[in-house]
Amino acid sequence: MSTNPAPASNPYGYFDDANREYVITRPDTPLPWLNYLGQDDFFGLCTNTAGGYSFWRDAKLRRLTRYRYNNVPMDLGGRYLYIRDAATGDVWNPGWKPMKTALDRYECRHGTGYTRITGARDGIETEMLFFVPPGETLELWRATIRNTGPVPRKVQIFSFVEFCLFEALNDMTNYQRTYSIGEVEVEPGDGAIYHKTEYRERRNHYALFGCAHPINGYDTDRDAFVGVHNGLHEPQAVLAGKPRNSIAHGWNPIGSHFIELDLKPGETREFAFVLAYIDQGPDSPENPKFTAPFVINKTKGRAIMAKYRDIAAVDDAFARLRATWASHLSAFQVTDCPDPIAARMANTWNQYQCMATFNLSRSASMFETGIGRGMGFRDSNQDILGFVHMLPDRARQRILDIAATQLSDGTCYHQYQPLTKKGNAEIGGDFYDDHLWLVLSTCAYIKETGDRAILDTPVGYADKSGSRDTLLHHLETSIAYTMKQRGPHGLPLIGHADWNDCLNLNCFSTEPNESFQCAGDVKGSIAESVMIAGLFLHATRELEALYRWLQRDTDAARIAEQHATMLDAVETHAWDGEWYIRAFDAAGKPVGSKTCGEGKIFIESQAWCVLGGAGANNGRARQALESVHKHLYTPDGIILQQPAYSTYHLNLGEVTSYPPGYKENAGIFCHNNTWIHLGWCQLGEGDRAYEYYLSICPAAKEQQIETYRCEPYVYAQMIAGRDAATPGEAKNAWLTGTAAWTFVTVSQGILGIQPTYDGLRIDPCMPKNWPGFTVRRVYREVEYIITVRNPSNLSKGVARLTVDGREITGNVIPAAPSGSKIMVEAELC
Ligand code: BGC
Ligand code: IFM
Repeated sequence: MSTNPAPASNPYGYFDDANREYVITRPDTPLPWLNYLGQDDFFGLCTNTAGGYSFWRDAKLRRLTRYRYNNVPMDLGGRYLYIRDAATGDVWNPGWKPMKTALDRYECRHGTGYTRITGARDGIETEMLFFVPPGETLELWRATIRNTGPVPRKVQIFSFVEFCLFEALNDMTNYQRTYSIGEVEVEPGDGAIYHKTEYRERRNHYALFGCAHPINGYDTDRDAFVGVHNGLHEPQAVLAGKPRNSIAHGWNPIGSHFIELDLKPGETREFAFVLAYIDQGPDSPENPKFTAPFVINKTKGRAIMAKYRDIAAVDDAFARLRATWASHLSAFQVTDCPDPIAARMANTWNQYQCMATFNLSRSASMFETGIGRGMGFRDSNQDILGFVHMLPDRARQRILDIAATQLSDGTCYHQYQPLTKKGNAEIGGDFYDDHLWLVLSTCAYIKETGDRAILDTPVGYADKSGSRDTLLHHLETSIAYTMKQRGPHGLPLIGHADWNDCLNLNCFSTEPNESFQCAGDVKGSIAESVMIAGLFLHATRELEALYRWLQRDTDAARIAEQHATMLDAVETHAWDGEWYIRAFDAAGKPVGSKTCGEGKIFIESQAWCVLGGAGANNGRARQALESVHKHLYTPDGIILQQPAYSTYHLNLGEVTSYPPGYKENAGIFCHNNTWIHLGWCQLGEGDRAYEYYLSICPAAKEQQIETYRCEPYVYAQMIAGRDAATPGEAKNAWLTGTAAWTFVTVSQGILGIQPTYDGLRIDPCMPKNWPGFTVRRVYREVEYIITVRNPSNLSKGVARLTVDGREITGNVIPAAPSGSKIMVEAELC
């Protein structure tokens, strides 16, 4: 079954590259290792022991199943089957949890949009395949139960989910209400359990947990099934081998089916469970349905049950999922890549993670509760950079949605709810970098698609209903906002924070409150950010190039002038001698300067000044990156700043609240590492770019997995830095801007396949000892097969480019008719 057996150094699993799966071979991983189900509207978190929960569109407002936070063990509650041997009373779970009965065999395969968990004990093998069919608002659990032994067996199966009463924060906190509102309906003949809490007043949605196999009983009341004083590892109905056929009235509704199987030696049964969300569309008190009896309309639920009673329909849905992912990933595939680690990340896992960050921003993971953040303005704009090549149409819609949360003065809501698409007023918009990321995502989208019409698309401002402004107007508003909000050095004001949420330079006037929202008055403060200055330099270069492409030279020149003004401020005030200063605090004192006691040098200002074109002609760019190498680089990645802050400083804010070595206080923040990688690419240093790339690459951490602990197949936000008590330990896996930016680094920087307004540019920056590689890239509906050769052991510099055998001048491949296939050969020499 497997292609790459587990290296002895990683006792927990291995990559199966041919199947695009990560195979986990024992359940007690150093942390729960997560996968996501779903790609459009319905999502599930699924750990390697079948833990997690499901929701439709919004992890906070439309939560289907419950998950308890800060639980012990941390991963408890999920998609459970209990298997009971009727003869002996032996009970176990194929995913090991929650009973943790020893298994004779366990395997979890996390794949693209699905997880397959197989557990066997005493001659009974159970396989559970969890996935969400493309375009459907439901998840399927395909169950296979086998008697692998020599004698007939009577096996009892209990399924289990615990329903969440839809609004997850309310569900977790408002028991005085929620313990009285839960309602269900059961259709035993159909194997269907309907969860209809809130239907009374809404009449428009419900959840369904169904079993396609005939059932011999059920439970919907948690106390009846589990027992008031029992845990999920000892549900009393299961231990007794007897369902209670309970109907929940308030308290805690669950869904559990009971199935009895007589299995002959060698016999296999296959059937599915389905967990669906049924939305019947908008409703209102005027709607006549409110006068109808309080029984849900099961038409859609029954149709789902009828469809998936046929196991062939389940298999067909899974085949569609596989084909969908093969198609998504086929837009970028590298072959003959000299390093299999880069290939497996670039071809599968990095792109796959980009889908998760695109869909979920920073909302729901093992480290994000789903009841906190929604979609982040800066995060979602950056997520588009690694996703746009896969599904440009979805990226387009996302850009328009994000832009619509901007206010007409340029302010952006820092976060918005995915369900309502409305900005979160509690968090507000004092992050003075947010608006600039919209320029980057829009330009990336246009470079990918050539779709200039998006710029003229009407997008209102959140404070001006019915406005006729355009997306281009938003980009101009964003640039003007930064130009308007500058401090004494002519550098952009920082507001509450810039990309570094924890650099709060306006906390000088009062004590910080407990959540570190800005305590000082942002308005009127003079704290400035060199990182935003660098980002502005980059954004204006992008916009200028866009205007040139649109042949709007006057606008291009106007933007170029603003770029020059900011560049001048940066070079005049932000150079510290060997690197760029990070910021100026509210008293006008430098942060991230050799004059500081701690926090002398930061990553972000080096990265963005270099990427924005500062230091290009005076040697500062190279020197800034050499300083990063000297002071911040470690084999586990680049540390955010050094020396770590050892004490709390009110004038610096949350960054100094973390113990040294963690998070923004001298942790290795993988996200901002990637900008330095791109900086080295810009300077043509392929060996360095690649060494740095590997330093944070999860697939390269298998050899030190006991220290690293997080999933080796997806990036983590943070690796503890050398000042930490646990250096090398990763945290906050999955939802991080590292995914998108690393894909940009590897695809556009190292492998050098760069979308431009005029076509694909080929400009790799790779390790000198790489002989070359081939990339298949689908771009503007044309398939390119690009072979790069490096006979002279160089890092950069395409000297010869042939397109379908004809040599061309320059390194941008001219446009080709959609549907064509183009062979490209590039040689570095
Ligand atoms: C956290 C930071 C984190 C940031 C993300 C803050 O509340 O404390 O560590 O990076 O949010 O937005
Ligand atoms: O830039 C932020 C991001 O928006 C959320 N995670 C942490 C980053 C750095 O503070």
